[in-house]
Amino acid sequence: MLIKYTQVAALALLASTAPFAYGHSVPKLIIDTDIFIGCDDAAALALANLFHARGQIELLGVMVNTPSRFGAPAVSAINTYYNHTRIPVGALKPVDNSTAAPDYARLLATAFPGYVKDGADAPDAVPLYRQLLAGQEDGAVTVVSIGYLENLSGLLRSTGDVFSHMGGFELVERKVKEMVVMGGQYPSGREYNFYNDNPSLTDFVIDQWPTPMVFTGNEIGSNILAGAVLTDHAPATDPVRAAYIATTGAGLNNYTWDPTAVMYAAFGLDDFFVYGNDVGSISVSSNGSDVWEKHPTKDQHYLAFPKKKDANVTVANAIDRWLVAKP
Ligand SMILES: *[C@@H]1O[C@H](CO)[C@@H](O)[C@H](O)[C@H]1NC(C)=O
Ligand SMILES: *[C@@H]1O[C@H](CO)[C@@H](O)[C@H](O)[C@H]1NC(C)=O
Ligand SMILES: *[C@@H]1O[C@H](CO)[C@@H](O)[C@H](O)[C@H]1NC(C)=O
Ligand SMILES: *[C@@H]1O[C@H](CO)[C@@H](O)[C@H](O)[C@H]1NC(C)=O
Ligand SMILES: *[C@@H]1O[C@H](CO)[C@@H](O)[C@H](O)[C@H]1NC(C)=O
Ligand SMILES: CC(=O)N[C@H]1CO[C@H](CO)[C@@H](O)[C@@H]1O
Repeated sequence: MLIKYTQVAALALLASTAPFAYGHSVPKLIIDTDIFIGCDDAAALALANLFHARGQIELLGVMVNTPSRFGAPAVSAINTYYNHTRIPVGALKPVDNSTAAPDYARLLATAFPGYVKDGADAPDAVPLYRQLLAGQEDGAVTVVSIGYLENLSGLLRSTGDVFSHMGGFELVERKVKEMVVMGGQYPSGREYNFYNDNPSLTDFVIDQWPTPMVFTGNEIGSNILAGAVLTDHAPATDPVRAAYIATTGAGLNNYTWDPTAVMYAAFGLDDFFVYGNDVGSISVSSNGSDVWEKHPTKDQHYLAFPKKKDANVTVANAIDRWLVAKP
């Protein structure tokens, strides 16, 4: 009896400290970010941390898909600002000193508190993906890709390990409900995340990914200007504010591609977006350009703005409210 009581007490304790009530399932996100050059990665992580604090999503982990040693510490600085110091951060290895101007990741890594000091100390992204996926129920996870597709390519090609006997494809097919991708341009075009790194990896991941995908293209974020509000309405201790000031300048808005992927992963279309297609699927060419083909039809969609006046302003205003909101 004593043992039983202890077990009940332990379960009760678990329940009371778990961020989400049992039975209420919220989207479980893993975000894969390049976190350099564009400050919208920082904004996307701010939104994810806010939604996590509010119990609207569970942020399982964040992966960095550039080799910069400052990437993982920059992510940890943003998580730390939101008091989420246990969210695991994975890194593409080996890390190096590469930077990109404007290098806000180095600023966040060196001038703000965080729990990862150097990307070299972070776990490798691919095994961390495998560990996080293996620990979840089937079909529970949403992957949010807001940068290069390096780690995701590594994940698909991975083989059985201590976390799961399944290979990468099977593990993804089992555990990942859908992938939301900031990348490409729709219905056709050529966008940075798809071409700048390694288009053949992009092509491989997008072509082979075994579960549904939703894309938010260049034309969405290029028409959403936000973030200026951080300068006057966020504290100096907010690393996302620092990222905006360092890249865009104080009191100025910038393009908002990546936060739209987090919004969709958390809330679906909501009143913010519609699907731009009924049928078809994406095709990525070897130079990283993409085109939406009528055939074959797969479970794939790209986002568009609803056909009403100022649809982009509505999204920009929501993002600005979230960027300066208290959990
Ligand atoms: C983090 O925790 C501190 C101390 O409890 C609190 O003052 C602060 O508002 C929290 N920050 C956020 C972004 O929730
Ligand atoms: C990277 O920078 C550190 C100092 O920040 C230096 O000690 C190290 O030698 C550099 N590594 C390379 C490969 O340049
Ligand atoms: C909305 O889109 C229009 C037309 O592209 C643009 O001029 C305007 O700056 C955008 N507004 C916001 C808040 O993003
Ligand atoms: C956004 O920031 C980049 C630097 O990251 C800058 O080159 C660009 O001009 C900015 N765009 C706007 C609309 O301010
Ligand atoms: C990329 O490849 C596509 C399809 O092969 C082609 O139509 C397009 O012109 C190419 N774009 C560039 C910039 O090379
Ligand atoms: C640990 C691991 O497998 N990392 C991989 C991440 O993905 C890139 C691109 O596929 C690989 O080069 C890395 O080995």
